[in-house]
Amino acid sequence: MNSSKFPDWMRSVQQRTEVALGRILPPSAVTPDRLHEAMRYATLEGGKRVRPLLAHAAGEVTGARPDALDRVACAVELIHAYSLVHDDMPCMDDDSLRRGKPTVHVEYDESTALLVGDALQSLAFQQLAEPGLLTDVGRQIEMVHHLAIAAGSRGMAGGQAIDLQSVGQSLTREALEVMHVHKTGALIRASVCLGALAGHYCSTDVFQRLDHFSRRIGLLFQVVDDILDTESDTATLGKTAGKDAENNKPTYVTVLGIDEAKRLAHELESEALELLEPLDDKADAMRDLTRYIVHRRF
Ligand code: GRG
Repeated sequence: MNSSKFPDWMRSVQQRTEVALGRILPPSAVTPDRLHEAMRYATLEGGKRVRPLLAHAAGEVTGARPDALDRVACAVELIHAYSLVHDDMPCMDDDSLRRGKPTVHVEYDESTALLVGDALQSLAFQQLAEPGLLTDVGRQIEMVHHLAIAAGSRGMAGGQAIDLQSVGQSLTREALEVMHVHKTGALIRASVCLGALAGHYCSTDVFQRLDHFSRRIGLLFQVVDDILDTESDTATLGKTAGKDAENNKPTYVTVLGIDEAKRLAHELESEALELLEPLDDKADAMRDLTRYIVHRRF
């Protein structure tokens, strides 16, 4: 892909993801209407859709059908939306702003927020279990297996547990990496791997290369997130800036300092792009997406 086409590609994936999510989420008018309305509030019209973008970019490398990628994109975005709703609750980060609007427990109430997260997670797995998603049913089960591990105690939920235990502690760089590999990295990794697995041309070599790439990009995403949290403001981010520092949580900026965090981001970007080098122009969207993840402003 010519780099000048990337903004159009990105907008098109974001738009088709929004349409697919709108179709998949139960209508607000259907009972239990308040829960369904809150699920839609938590998921629609917000966010950069980085995980759907990664799934589509990986699927382009392996020749996946766009409609299959829409399901995969919805599955990873629904897990992400659930994690944000629960993360914002008073028993976790206790935040009142997300994606530029009041968090779900503020707009609705705590029990609704808890149920929204639960229901979004189920809906995510329902997408991957959809009959006919792939002709290769074994491959489809493999995708469910990947997402289950990424979302569970050995992945995102486990990372969140480590995060909660780390409040007020001074972590080493290695310990910080372990936390983020689980908390943020596991779902980003799954987004790439699931997108890749959806395609016919997913050889072991290509899969391993994309998997390796996804681990670099997961860390990169987090390092950039920590830099933005320090250098940007609440209005631009659409979430409370400086929240981690306020909560006395270790970040790449507090552990390494801002200059070293930026150097690390640059190094991870180069490593990620290097891993894509042997792939042909079908990986151009992934290359541009990598650059977008580093240079984004929110
Ligand atoms: C509650 C089980 C459970 C897990 C929560 C991912 C997570 C674990 C919490 C999110 C907290 C957080 C701010 C993490 C930093 C990185 C991150 C995931 C940022 C939010 O993701 P973006 O920037 O958000 O992709 P948008 O809104 O663009 O989708």
